[in-house]
Amino acid sequence: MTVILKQYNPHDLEPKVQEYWAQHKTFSASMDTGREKFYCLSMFPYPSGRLHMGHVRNYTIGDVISRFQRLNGKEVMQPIGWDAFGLPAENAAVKNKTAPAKWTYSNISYMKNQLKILGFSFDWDREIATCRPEYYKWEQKFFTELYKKGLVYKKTSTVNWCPNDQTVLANEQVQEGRCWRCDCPVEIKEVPQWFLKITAYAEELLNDLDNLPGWPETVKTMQRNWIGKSEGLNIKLKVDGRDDVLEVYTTRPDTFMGVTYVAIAAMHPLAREAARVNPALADFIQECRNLKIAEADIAKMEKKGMATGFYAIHPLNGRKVPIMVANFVIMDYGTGAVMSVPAHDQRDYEFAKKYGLNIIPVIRPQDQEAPDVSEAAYTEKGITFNSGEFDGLDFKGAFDAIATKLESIGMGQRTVNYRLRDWGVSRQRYWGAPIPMINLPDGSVVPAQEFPVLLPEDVTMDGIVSPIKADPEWAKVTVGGQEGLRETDTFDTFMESSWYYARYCCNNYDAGMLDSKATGFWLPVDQYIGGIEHACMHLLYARFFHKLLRDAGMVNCDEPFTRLLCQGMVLADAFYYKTENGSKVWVSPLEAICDKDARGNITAARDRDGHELTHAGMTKMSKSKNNGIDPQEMVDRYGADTVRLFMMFASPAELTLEWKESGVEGAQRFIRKLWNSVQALLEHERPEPYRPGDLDPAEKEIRRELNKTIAKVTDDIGRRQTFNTAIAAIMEFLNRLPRLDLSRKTAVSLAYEAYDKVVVMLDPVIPHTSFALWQDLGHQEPVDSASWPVADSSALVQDSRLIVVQVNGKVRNRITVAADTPEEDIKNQALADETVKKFTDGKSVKKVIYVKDKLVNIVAV
Ligand code: ANZ
Repeated sequence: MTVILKQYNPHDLEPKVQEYWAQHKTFSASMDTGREKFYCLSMFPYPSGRLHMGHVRNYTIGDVISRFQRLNGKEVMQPIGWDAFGLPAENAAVKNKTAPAKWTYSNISYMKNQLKILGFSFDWDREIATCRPEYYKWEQKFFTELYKKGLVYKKTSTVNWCPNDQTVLANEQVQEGRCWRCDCPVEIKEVPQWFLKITAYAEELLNDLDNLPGWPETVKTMQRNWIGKSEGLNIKLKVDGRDDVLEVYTTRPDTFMGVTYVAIAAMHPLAREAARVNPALADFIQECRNLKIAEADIAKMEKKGMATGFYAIHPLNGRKVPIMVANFVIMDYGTGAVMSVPAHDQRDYEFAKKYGLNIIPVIRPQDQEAPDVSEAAYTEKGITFNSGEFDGLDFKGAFDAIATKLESIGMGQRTVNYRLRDWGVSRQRYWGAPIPMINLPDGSVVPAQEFPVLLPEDVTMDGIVSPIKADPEWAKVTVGGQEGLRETDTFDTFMESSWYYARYCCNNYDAGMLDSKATGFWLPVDQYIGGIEHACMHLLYARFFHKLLRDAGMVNCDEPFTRLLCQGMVLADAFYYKTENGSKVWVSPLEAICDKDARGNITAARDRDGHELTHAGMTKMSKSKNNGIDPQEMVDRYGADTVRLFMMFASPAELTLEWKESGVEGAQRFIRKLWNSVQALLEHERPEPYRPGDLDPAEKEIRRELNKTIAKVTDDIGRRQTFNTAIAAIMEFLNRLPRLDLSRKTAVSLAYEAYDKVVVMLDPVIPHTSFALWQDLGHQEPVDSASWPVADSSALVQDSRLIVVQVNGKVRNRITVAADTPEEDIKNQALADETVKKFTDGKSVKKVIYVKDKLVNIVAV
């Protein structure tokens, strides 16, 4: 194909290049090329309807890395697919009176086209949609295998329940405690649900973070906190007048002699027992239960409690302390009961003050006799006192002494706890993979035998009850002569996104979930790219699933993603005006007409109807602020390469990106200029390659800069991943090229070399433009199979210097001098330069200043 165009016209060029790629399957990845593999993956999109800028940024970064690695000789696999199950499809289906499947498939086909016009080098033959039975059937089967291994279990757990609609609500469907649909107050209901035992892998998930040097520290820290390992002691306390014991979990056994009460969760069995004879307590427990609060918020809420009437006996000093029900104790952490030491824990302190409980200090600062607990708890680790035989010990000494003592009398046990909970995977929604379990009349549960357990796609939605729950026939199944009923819940969609990266290696494999030959070749993913919002859930679940797959022999490495890049958000200016009743009307930045100061800051803005607009600054692109910029519109206006270049150039990949029309225009200008420079060069025929010895000093300098640029760009993209500085270096280099005197053959030859290499280096970012220019420059093979340039170290030796010559502070010319030229000679050469002389003629030279290796300034009046 020939795409030689004199004028840069992206709308003509880009579809032709894309067509070429599609026809030649340029980006299809294969295991038998003998090349080293590189697996580059961007998080797959939810098919919401249209691509947004966040997607475009994500996939542009992935594409730049993929193309860079390909040019560096790697066999690159860059797949793409669709995270296709999920609630929005159900909502849209109700709204548009269509089926979720139909809506989803039509979005996929629309968005697929959008991805194609952006020129991403995906291997489209590996496409996956997670809502397809060919995909989810493997996940269902795997789930039943995990069940057989004891890694899956069923337990009752709370859900949000709308009593009016008689349905479960997802957390995002609860708005201020009310149903989003009917505004009815939401209740908490207990229903049986399925769990995956991620806690069995907590220790490994934590430890293996140390083997991920290619992950950002922030993400690793977030995962460590999420797993939340804590080492402490379980202590048994006798309940006065009863035979049973109460067990508490503490990380501060050193404070044990300061216990003045015990706090238990509302759901603790002892609390329920006390409530049987205490109606006020029963009410309080009910009140605590109805609050489904995130753990992080528990710390902030008002502390409330009530006495149970029971007392615990301190095993070491025999004191009787009251047992209280407290709203901040979590039932499913530790033992659901806490030994309270108000002198040393702020929460316990506030609670004790409120309910008039004792405060006994037992830890003091190193250099004081006692801590000050008149206003607040003393929470530092210090030295024990007031603790009898345990006095005078530091934290570790006291921890060990008290733990050993309690263990010796059978009242204590060192334990490890994790904040991480088992993963509840049941969702009471329709648009997800059915949970492959069958309930039998005798109350037992058996795994499904045949896969897929098919989700019907041709359904009508009433918006309330899941179609598979509404249809009594769907669940019916016969197992071993018994009439069973299938689970009608579906999987959390994080299940599908936990192993898609592995399925891409063998997306058509039908002898099993994964072909270990393919996963053995491609995994781990060398580079994963996505948003920081996935730092915990998705990235932790995928790491967990990977270990499950490993233990099932389907993958042979320990971690799925070697290197991780979390890209920043895309921001845009937001504008609004206020209506008469004071409500804000947000106006798209594309419709704002702005006045700007000299530095480009917006000083005033109005819309086409003349409303004065308030500029609310740069904020995350969102529907609510009407400041989303549609990538499609931008591609239609400027072409894909301009959008890609702007995205990669405007800011470092991990930081926020400010969408600025002026920046986009700048990117477009750069491409045009590059295009025109190459066309201008083509006026000169390509000469024989120069011999380095034949270059004049100015040419040698350009050659040195070219090689310096190659070295920098290679390092910036490959190692540092600072794509913006790589592009800046290329731009800077191109600005120097006009200095070549093209009447010299060596200069023409050098210019050809420079553009050859620049076009390859820019290919990852502006692949359509590079494709065309590479052809223009006379190459037969497409740029996609070119080789990344290598810096020639011999060219980097600087045997000459480029010196700027100024007259009265203004740059008038540049001269090239040999590296070892004495200062006097340089000054003389500057003064004798013909161009410079035009500015000194008729004046007398007062002073000549030389800045070593850089500049000569001639002061002439
Ligand atoms: C006595 C004590 C004294 C505590 C002191 C702290 C400071 P991490 O590190 O997060 O594991 N705790 C234990 N189980 C709890 C539950 N189910 N709900 C709420 N709080 C619970 O925290 C462990 C500490 O949190 C434990 O150590 C316990 O209070 C509390 F000066 O025991 B501590």
